[in-house]
Amino acid sequence: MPSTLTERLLQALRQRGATEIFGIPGDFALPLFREFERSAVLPLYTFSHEPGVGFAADASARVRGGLGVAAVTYGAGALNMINAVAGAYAERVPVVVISGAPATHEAASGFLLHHQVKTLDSQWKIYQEITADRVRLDDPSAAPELIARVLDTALRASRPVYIEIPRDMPSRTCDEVPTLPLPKPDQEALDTCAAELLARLKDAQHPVLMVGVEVRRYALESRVAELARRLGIPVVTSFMGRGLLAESAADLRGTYLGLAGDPSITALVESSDALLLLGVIVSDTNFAVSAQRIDLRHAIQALEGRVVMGHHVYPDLPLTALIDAMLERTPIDAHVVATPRADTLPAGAWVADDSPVAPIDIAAAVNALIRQHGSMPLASDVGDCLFTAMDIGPAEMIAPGYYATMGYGVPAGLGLQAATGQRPIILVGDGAFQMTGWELGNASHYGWDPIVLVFNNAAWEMLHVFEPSARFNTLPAWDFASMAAGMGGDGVVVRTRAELKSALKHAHATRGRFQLLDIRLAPGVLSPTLERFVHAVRRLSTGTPEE
Ligand code: S1T
Ligand code: MG
Repeated sequence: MPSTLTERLLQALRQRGATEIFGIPGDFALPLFREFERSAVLPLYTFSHEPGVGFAADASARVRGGLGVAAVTYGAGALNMINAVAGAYAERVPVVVISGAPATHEAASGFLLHHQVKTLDSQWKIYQEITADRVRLDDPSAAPELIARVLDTALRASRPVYIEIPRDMPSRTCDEVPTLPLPKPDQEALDTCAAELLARLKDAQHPVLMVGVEVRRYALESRVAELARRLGIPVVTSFMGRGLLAESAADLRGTYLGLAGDPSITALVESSDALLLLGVIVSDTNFAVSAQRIDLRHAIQALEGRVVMGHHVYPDLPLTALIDAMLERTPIDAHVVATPRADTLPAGAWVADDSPVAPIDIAAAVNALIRQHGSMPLASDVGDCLFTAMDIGPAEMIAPGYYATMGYGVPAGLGLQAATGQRPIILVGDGAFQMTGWELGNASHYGWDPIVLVFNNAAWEMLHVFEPSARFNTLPAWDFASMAAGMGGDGVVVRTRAELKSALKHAHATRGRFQLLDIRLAPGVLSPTLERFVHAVRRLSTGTPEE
């Protein structure tokens, strides 16, 4: 039986590393979802609300360093997912958005169609702003080339792309999607750049390597770790790059957080005379609270296929090619013994007594669990849970550290477990849980069983710290523990350190149902990192001198 357009698309996605589809159908997407189910080329996981679909697809792409797939209906579905796709665009995540659409003859009917906004092209135009490429598959003979182009763009740019499929197309027969040749970088430019970069690092007194999101997006972690080991230079991650190289043999010192972080790491980075930024997004969340403004003109930046060194630029040099060229020029016999992570809490520094739980206790308890049972991947939402995560590790972590959208944590944790089979620990505030925590109701349907730590401080605390006199950041204390059973999981209220330790032990030992710890935090009790961050922002905004 000849293959359909949908089968060809799914085969091409699988060949390029996609492992599943997350989605919610609609009438403009029913033929598409029917083909998903009939062809069974990739597993289909349905969620309850399109933001969750987008966040889960984002998480799958991040954690595997490949394509994530989000399938939705036209209008109400696709437009409901805009925020998640915008976050993927901002954070360089290759999410493939597949949207159903009116059939060609319907579009020509002259009627206003249900789900239509302004014109039938409104959705296409809206997605233009948050994707690197877009195709409409309304001609099966042109579809193979278009599919190859748009998927290869997603991988090369590490950005979301948009595929619109009119509902009379999914089951049309279609030829195989070709494998297009990848553009090759200019070899002479690559050789010159690699040689100059290595010479700068060699001549420097205090070279430092900072790794950021592109190292993960292009699946370069092991190669970058090997390069760092051979070069024998200290490595830090950016805020967004937290979790990178966590298990490697590189000399990983921790995460650079400027004034909000470990002073020894801040000094190491800000005093470097050759700061190499590999795949680091130069954003306020990565650099705004620098103790002293890092003069990026003296840094070496490799980002978005360009290498900027001092006042000259090497264009069109993909990070993968640059890393390989540097490895070829760096002797294998250089050796560095990995030093233990200095920036996370020693498990022994924490006593599980009847004191009320503070965020730092959550970090200590998770560190103790990781040390006893081995590392577990973290999926974090935005809020103090993300700052607390800076004291957890070494552990792989996915979080929207720059775009900073709430609602990411729970669907991302589910997407991580769908994509890797690993059981995650999800860190989420009460405010963010109110947004997308309900996706946990889908966990039992697919056998996912995350451990969910809800930082329940009855507030939008991250905002409250900046507006302490305002009342609008205070929230009612929701009883999340009592809601878990209704969603197919187990919930428990945790108030003291001792309760936290025993609840975490029980949760870790219980498989097959998600485990929710509703951790009641006193309002205003912050993680040390958020404390320092707030203090730093206040100092920098008022210009007060360092104490
Ligand atoms: N809406 C969405 C979708 N994302 C956001 N980031 C915001 C609003 C703004 C915002 C924050 S942090 C925050 C909000 C509302 C409060 C988070 O509350 P909670 O999840 O309970 O965590 P915690 O109490 O630990 O702060 C960022 C700064 O813009
Ligand atoms: Mg809160």
